[in-house]
Amino acid sequence: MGLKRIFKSLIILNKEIETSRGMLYPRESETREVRTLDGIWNFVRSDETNPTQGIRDGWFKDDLSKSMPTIPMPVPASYNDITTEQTLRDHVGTVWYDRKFFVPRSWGQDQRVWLRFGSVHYEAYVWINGRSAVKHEMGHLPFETEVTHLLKYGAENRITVMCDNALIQTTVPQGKISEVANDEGVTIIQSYTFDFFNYAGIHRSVHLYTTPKTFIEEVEVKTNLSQNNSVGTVDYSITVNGTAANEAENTLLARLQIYNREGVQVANVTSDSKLVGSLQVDNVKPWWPYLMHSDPGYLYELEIRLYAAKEQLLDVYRLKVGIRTLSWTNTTFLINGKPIYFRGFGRHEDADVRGRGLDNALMARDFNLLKWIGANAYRTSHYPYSEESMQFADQHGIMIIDECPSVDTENFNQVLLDRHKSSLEQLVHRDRNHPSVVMWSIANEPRTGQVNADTYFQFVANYTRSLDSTRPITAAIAVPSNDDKAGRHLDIISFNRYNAWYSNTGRLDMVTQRVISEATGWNKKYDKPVLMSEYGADTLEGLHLQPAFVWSEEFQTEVFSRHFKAFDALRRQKWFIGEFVWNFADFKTAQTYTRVGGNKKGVFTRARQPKAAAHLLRQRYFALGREVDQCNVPNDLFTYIADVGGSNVKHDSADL
Ligand code: BDP
Repeated sequence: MGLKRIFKSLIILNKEIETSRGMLYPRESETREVRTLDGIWNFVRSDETNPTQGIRDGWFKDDLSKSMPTIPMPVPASYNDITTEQTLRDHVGTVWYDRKFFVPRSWGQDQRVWLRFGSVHYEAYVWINGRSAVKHEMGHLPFETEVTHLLKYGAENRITVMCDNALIQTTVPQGKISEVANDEGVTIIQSYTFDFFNYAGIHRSVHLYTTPKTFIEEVEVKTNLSQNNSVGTVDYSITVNGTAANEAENTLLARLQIYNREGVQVANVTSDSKLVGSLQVDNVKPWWPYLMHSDPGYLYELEIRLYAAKEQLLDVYRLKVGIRTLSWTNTTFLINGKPIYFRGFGRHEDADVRGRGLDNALMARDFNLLKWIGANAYRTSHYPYSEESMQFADQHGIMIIDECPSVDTENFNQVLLDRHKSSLEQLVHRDRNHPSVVMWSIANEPRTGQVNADTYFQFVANYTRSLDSTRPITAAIAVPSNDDKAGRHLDIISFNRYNAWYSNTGRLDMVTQRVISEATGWNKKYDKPVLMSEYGADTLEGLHLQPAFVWSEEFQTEVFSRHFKAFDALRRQKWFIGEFVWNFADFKTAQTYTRVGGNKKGVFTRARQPKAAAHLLRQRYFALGREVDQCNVPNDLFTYIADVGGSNVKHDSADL
C-alpha cells in the first residue's frame, strides 16, 4: 500500500498547461492611454493563524480600514522592511492592500480598460469595487485582466489586493511551512533552502490602460541577418483581440513600419489578413552587446497600425526591436556570427528598505556600474527581473541569461512540473521580443542527481524549446557532473562552485586546477559549451587582512584572481564560453550564522559602492574585451604608478 503510493507520486507526465495571453508592456499611443496606480496604498497584515479571515469576512467589499486598522504602504515595494516590526518582516501568509482611484468619464466610451500588475509575490487575488477581477500565482511575472465591466466611469473606484507569500513543496520556488513551539505557544515558520530573503508584496508597477475594442493583443518578432550582416529581416506575427476580428476576419490588416534611431523610416509593409509577415531592413545596424561593437544596443522602433475595413484605424502599438542572430554548436555560442565570451554576474533585485520593489534610480545605477566594470552579461538569478530592466538591457547591450523562479528544485512531482513549465511559459511570453535575452535558464541548482530529475528536466527543457527555438537553454547546476541527470537536455552547461569558500575554505591554492577539471568534466560528459555561472567569496566591506583571510577584501580579490587563471586556461579550449561572478552586490537572505546581514559576496556593497575586488574585475573584464572583442578601454582603468619605462610595471591602459 505504502509502496504503491510512493510509486504513484513518482509518475510525472508531460501535461498540457494553461498558457498566458496578451501582456504587451503598457505603452501610450494615439489609441491607448496608460495610468499608474503606484503610490501609497492602505495595508493590513492578516493574523498568521487565520490567513483566510479577510476572505470569509469580506474585507474586499468595502474600504479595508472599515475591517481593520491600516498602515500606509508604498507600491511598488516589498512590505517586509518598511516598518520596524519583526512581525511584518517575517510574516507568513496573507496581507491586504487597497486604494481608491478615479477613472475618467471618457474611458467609459467605446473602449476597453485593462488592469496590469508587473508582479506580486507570490500569489495575488484582486478585486475592483468589491468584485473579483483576477487571481495569479507566481512571483516576478506580470498578469493582467480586463476590468471594463468592473469600473465606475467618471467616479471613484476601489482596488483591493490580497497577497500570499507562502511557499510550499508545489510552489515555484519551493518552501516549507511548519509550526514550531516558541516561548508562549507556537509560531508559523516559513523555511526555504534558497539563499535570498523571501521578500513579498506588490513588487512592480500597477497600471490601468485602455485599448480600443479591437486591439493588438500580442506581437511576436523574430529577427535574422544576411550572411554579411548587411540586411536584416524582422518576422512578425500579430494577434488581435476584439469583435472586429471575429466578425470580419478578412478585413483586418496591419501596416508596419520600422524607424531607425534618427526617426527615419527604413522599412514598411502591409500585412495580409493573417497578420503574419516579414520586413526587410537594408544596411541594417545589428544589435550588438556592450564592448563587442562601437555602437552597442542599437534598437529600431517597430510601429504597428491595425486597420479595419475602409482604412479605419483601430489600434497603434510601438515596440523596440534589436536585429540580431544567435546560433550555437557543441563548442561555440555566436551572436551575429561572432563567438561570445561572457563576462558577467549573477545578481539579485534587492535593496535596502524597498527589498525587491522596482526602483528606477537603483536600476539606472546598476547599469552604470555594469558598464563601468566592463561586464557584457548577467543572469537574472533566481527569477525574472523587471520589464523595465529588460528594456534597459536592450538599450545598453547587456546580454541576459533569463532565469525562471525555479531554485533548489527537488522532490519532483506533477504539480511542481506543471507550475515550473507555467513559469517558463510566462517568462518566454513576456521576454521573447528582447534582443538582450540570449539564453533561457530553466533552473538554479536543481537537485539533478535525484530520481526523476532526468524525466522532469527533459519535459521542462523540451517545453521551453517548443516555446522558443531561437535561444539556447541552460540551467545553473551545482551537483558534480558525474551525478547529474539533466545536462543532456540542455544546450549549454552552466555550473556553480565555491572553491576556497564552501569547498576547502581558505585554501587559495586549491582553486585553479579544480575549476579547470570541473569545467573539463562537464564538457567531456556532454560535449557542449560550458560556462561558470557562480563563483565567489563573502567579503565584509572594509575588512582588510594580509595575508588574505576569509571574509576580507584581500581574500575576495585573491579568489577572483585564482579563478581568472583557470578561465584563461579554459578559454584556450573553445568550448569554455564565459565567467559570471557571484554576486553583483550584497543582498539580504534569511537569518543564519553564515550570513552577516545577508550574503556578502557582492563585488559592490548593497549601497552599490565598489569593494576592492571590483577594481580588479574591471581590469580583467576590459582586458578580455580588448583581447576578445577589440574594444577600447577607459583611460582610468589603471592608476598611474611610476614612469619606469622598460620595466614591466603596468601603469596605464596602453600596457594591456
Ligand atoms: C549558490 C546559490 C546562490 C547562493 C550562493 C551562496 O546558487 O543563490 O547565494 O550559492 O551561497 O549555491 O553564496
